[in-house]
Amino acid sequence: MSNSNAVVPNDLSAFWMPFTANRQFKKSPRMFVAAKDMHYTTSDGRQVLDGTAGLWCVNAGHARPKIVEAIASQAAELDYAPAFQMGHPKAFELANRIVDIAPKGLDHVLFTNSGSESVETALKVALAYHRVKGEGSRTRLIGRERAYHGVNFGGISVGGIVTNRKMFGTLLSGVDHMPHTHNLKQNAFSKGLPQHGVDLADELERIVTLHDASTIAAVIVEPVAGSTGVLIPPAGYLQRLRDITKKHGILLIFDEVITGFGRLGTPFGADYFGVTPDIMVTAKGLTNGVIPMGAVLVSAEIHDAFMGGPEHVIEFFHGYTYSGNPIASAAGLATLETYKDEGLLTRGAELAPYFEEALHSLKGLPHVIDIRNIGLVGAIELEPVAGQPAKRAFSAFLKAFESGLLIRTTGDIIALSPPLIVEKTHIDQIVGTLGDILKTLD
Ligand code: PXG
Ligand code: PLP
Repeated sequence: MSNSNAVVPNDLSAFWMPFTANRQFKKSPRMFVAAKDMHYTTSDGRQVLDGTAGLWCVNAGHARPKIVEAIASQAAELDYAPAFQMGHPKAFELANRIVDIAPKGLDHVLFTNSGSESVETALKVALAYHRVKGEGSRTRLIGRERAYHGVNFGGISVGGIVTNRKMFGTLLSGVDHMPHTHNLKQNAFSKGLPQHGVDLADELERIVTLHDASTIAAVIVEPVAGSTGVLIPPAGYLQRLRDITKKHGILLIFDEVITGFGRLGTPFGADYFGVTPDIMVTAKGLTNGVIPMGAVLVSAEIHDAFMGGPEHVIEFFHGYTYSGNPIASAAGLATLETYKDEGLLTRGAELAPYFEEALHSLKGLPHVIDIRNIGLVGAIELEPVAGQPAKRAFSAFLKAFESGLLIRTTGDIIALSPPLIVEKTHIDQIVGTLGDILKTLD
């Protein structure tokens, strides 16, 4: 019998959950039924402090009034408009508001419905750009080990996570990878940017020498790799990638799905590092995680290169049924207003020193082999249980949930990325709870 109003669903079997240990979950489900500001409510009525902004997306906190209202009234006013060959005002308005806050030089926006789609869109723009410029031999894409660029074929091809790649055949051809920058030996317990490893950017020169620049379309990196455990770039590294790509006519793509919209204490990671890419990939925080939407920003040079040819002909054969969807656009506009009203795109910078000190106070607790932080992102890396990788951190995740705190774990790394409305008392609670848990882990 269907029972759609039940707090707990009557049957968990039909939904094959994403990136979840399904059998473990369904034996002992963890359900959220409501959320407000910094807290979730569980199906058994407990409050859980959101230490992760959902999945790194609820940057303004939950159920924010402007966003709720915008979605409701947009649904009543104009629910859907065809995305191809038709328009509606809010998509244009949102594109303008995004360009207003974006790093200078990124002037045009393509809309998508997720980070994964934004990545595919960016890679396709890069390939097509070289082709319309008469450099069609530039077809290679360069990613990085331990990169996460979503789950679609382009993204897993340039991505660097073996479990996300190995089951899925040969992926895209013509892809190469730079090494990741994580180096516990030299950089453990760094506060902010690690000091060692800028030279790893020179691996790009080696790859260019191997393939020749005339075959390479683009390099894609996360300014800070989020998903694989908060891997913070060594000081100077991203600038060096920028210099090398520029020198060789290779496009630089920043995947800012996590670092975008205030996470590092600046509007975008590009602002934090003072490095502007040619293409910027965003999603998540664009709509505060409330409605699926992503945006890909490109330079005028890239956009304008497509604008030759007869005017009645489609310039770029790409797009989604829901590109710039009215309700998502309304949610995006209300989200950007909320960020502006409350100064959230830079609030992380004020809180980062407190967050840093609090996190690093956990140094010395059992199993802790690294603590790292940047803006309002932090990670605690644990020594794995011998022969059972990820077990120790997952057990910390379960204990934290029981203790009223949502954290995120990847491998044996605990990642923290609270909503940007977080207060010092919440940071104290996060670190206090984690400290208690770390003392009790096997
Ligand atoms: N690029 C980056 C850098 C991401 O972090 C994506 C692309 C894909 O976005 P979508 O919207 O298609 O999921 C992401 C997403 C985690 C975690 O906790 C990270 C992501 C998603 C879910 C969980 O590590 N990143
Ligand atoms: N598959 C089929 C059969 C379709 O008709 C479409 C879109 O029209 C798609 C996939 C792509 O869907 P979307 O535009 O939502 O990405």
